[in-house]
Amino acid sequence: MTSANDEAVAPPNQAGSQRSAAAVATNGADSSSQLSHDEELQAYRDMLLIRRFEEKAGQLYGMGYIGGFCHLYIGQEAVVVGMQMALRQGDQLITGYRDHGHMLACGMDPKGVMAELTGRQGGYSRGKGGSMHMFSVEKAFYGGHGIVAAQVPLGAGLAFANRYRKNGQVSLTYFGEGAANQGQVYETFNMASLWKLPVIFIIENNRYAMGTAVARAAAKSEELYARGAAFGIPGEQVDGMDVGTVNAAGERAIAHARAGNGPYILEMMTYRYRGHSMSDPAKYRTREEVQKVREEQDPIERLRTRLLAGGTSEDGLKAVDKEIRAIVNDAAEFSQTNPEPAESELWTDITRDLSA
Ligand SMILES: Cc1ncc(C[n+]2csc(CCOP(=O)(O)OP(=O)(O)O)c2C)c(N)n1
Ligand SMILES: [Mg+2]
Repeated sequence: MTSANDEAVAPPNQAGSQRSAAAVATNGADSSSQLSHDEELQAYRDMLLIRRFEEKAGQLYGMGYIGGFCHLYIGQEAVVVGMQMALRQGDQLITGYRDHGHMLACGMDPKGVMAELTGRQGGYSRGKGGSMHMFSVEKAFYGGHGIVAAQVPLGAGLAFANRYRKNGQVSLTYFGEGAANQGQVYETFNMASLWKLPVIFIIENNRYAMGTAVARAAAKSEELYARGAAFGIPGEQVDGMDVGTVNAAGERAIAHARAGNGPYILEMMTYRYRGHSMSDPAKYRTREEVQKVREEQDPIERLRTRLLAGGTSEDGLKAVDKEIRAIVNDAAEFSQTNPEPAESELWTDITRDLSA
């Protein structure tokens, strides 16, 4: 392995956490967790739901129940859960194709998500969208996008509508560190800053874009959080494997945007344990590398240790485990028994009648 690769595969938190963009420094506020014990327990539950759901989706894929693309979120759970806990009702989310975690975090029904993966009538897109194309207006989840970075200008559009309507809401716009090299991201940064749009740009830096390590593809790859500096957008690098740290950074970024100060960038240092998608031979990294992050930085294990040290009992956590397994098993059962969509569904949800 070359030295460039060695640098690229440093465990997430070795890149340092909570650094501010030099040109537009933030206030350097305390980054430690502000979550109460109950909130930490909730975060544990929410992260575990995503983990178990994704493991089950991986199994169903292997059994042939799920076809097409499927990108699992295992390892990155602290990012969406920590951010979600900083949101208010009505704030919007938009992301790319690695999207099941975002859907579950914002409260979408695991049955509806799993049934969409298996292409069934009861899925969020009535079985016509699959893994990458699900939406929920009710939960303010705007997809689910297969084109790398396409969701970034759309997320700014959501923020534009919020500003126009003066509703005090913000949009969370998630994208990968690979997507951060896309041109439309910078056109969006320009307009979002110019118009002071209430949007939080969240770069989920899981260190790889398909098989390409970040240092091989990105200039100044160690500080993607500073990519908004030329536009006057503040940014921070955050330990994305710690749900409390994510939440504290999320609170700061959202307060900034909600107060009318414009966009904010959070670069979440995280890691995906599974391949890019289900068909990834994973030849670009070693098993040992993955194992090391799992052992030393796993977001669920870290919180579990903290909860136990804080007085939560093993039995209490086992009960959460059991509850989550039941939810995921129900979702899996539903996704296999629910019928496939009728042929007539081919003609629905194509256009929307706005005259009504
Ligand atoms: C415009 C465009 N180019 C290329 C692809 C193929 N592609 C799909 S995912 C991906 C890598 C993106 O990596 P990253 O943004 O880091 O997100 P991650 O998969 O790590 O979550 C690429 C190149 C695509 N879907 N869209
Ligand atoms: Mg990536």
